[in-house]
Amino acid sequence: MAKVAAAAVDLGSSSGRVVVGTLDGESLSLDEVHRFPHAAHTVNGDLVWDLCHLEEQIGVGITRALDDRVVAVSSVAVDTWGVDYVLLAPGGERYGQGHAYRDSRTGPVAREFYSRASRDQRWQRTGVQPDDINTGNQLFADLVADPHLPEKVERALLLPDYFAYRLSGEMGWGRSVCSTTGLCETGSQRWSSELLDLSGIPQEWLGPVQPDRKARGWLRRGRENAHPRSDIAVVNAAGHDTACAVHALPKTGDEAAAFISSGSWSIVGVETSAPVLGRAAFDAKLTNEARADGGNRLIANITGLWILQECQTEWGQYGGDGGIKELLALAELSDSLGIVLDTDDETFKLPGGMPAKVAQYCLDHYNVVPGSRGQIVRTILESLAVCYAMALRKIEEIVGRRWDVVHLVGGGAYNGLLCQMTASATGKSVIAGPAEASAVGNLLAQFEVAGVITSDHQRHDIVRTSFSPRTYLPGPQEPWLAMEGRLASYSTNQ
Ligand code: LFR
Repeated sequence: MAKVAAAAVDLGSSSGRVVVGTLDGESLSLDEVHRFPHAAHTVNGDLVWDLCHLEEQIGVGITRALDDRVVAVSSVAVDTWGVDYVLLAPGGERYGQGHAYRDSRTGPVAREFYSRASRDQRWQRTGVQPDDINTGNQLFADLVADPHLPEKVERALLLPDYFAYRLSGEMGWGRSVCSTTGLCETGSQRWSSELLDLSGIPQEWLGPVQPDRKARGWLRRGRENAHPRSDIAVVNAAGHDTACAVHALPKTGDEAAAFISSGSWSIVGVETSAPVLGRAAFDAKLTNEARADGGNRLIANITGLWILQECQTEWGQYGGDGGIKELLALAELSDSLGIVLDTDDETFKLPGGMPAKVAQYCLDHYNVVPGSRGQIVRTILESLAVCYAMALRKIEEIVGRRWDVVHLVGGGAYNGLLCQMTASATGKSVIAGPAEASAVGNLLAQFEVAGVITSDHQRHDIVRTSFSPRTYLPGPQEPWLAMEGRLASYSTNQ
């Protein structure tokens, strides 16, 4: 087969990358042509993304991706984190800033939001776990802050669709990212007009939900004709990074897989053919999101390596080494405190002062304080592994099936210590990798749109051949069950 190439723009909440993937039929090779840091920052009290910076960096990356390559890139697709969006004024220009989901404006209006339609009702209509960060909550807060917004805004585009629009001039609403909004009917084929009306969100802001893995338009050449070609497709691979990551599992068969997409967030879940609704899933704080291949993911959304990343930032700023390799080596040498942070505790959600927050949590809950950075890192990783195990067990109970193997993809796959801890805590073999799963899934979906990959098997084979995932076998589970017990007994005593 002739080689083909595509470019993935993959934006995470602390860094973005543009990766060219070249496929020779059996194997996919990656060339990261651009990587850049970015962060939400505060402007006039609002936590916002720097959309101009992001667009500029995407532009730099795409220009590099198109530069004189042996195999020319024939398409581009963007994936980002979920739930965030950009408002557009009539004429298609951006209106206002793009708020970041950790902005605190949704909390104070939550009571009113849920008085329009209760949490229960929203869950039943959408299959999405109600949460302050959801798009619905955010749009509602925008409308409370400015009731005249409908006169000034014509459209709302989810973030990946916004960037695709800026690249191609075509607006669209891709299914996987729409499924994170809390505003689609279960299965995310269409918006819930009932919930939009009840929440006072103008229906006209949102166009029809479109299936993923579809072409959107053509890459515009830019004002200064930044690149010479007019035949590069802009594709909606799957706009949501987690959908892309799960599209890149190195599966060995058709069986539904269990997975952990481990990055700033940890998304722990299983593939299901349809949304899993019902009280048990709601009470377990699970949610349903759309897969790139049209199926469903039943997941728990757990605060993930964000806690560690925040510690790294703090240590980097205040002298000392925030480097992950050194920290992991220190963690490995440290003794376990045998305690578990509830990584979903409110205290860990907002940025800043994370090492002190961890220490305070340990003191308040277990009357101990980690004695060193290594011990803080060890405690965070052990806590993540325990939270993964508990989430998976809950999900298994609800779907009535057990898995012996769990795939761990995303940045966490580089973290051997976390992978080994996860294997022991879950009692399952962990197949780790690919670490760049979102970019890989994005590229694979583009090759499916191009008709070069024609089956799920072929896709899975390509991932296995190209990234040689590593297997971690479980060690003794008892210490992990004891840690779980300690967390559970703390929670029930509250
Ligand atoms: C991961 C992710 C999660 C989503 C969170 C916030 O990057 O997309 O799936 O819940 O970010 O959008």
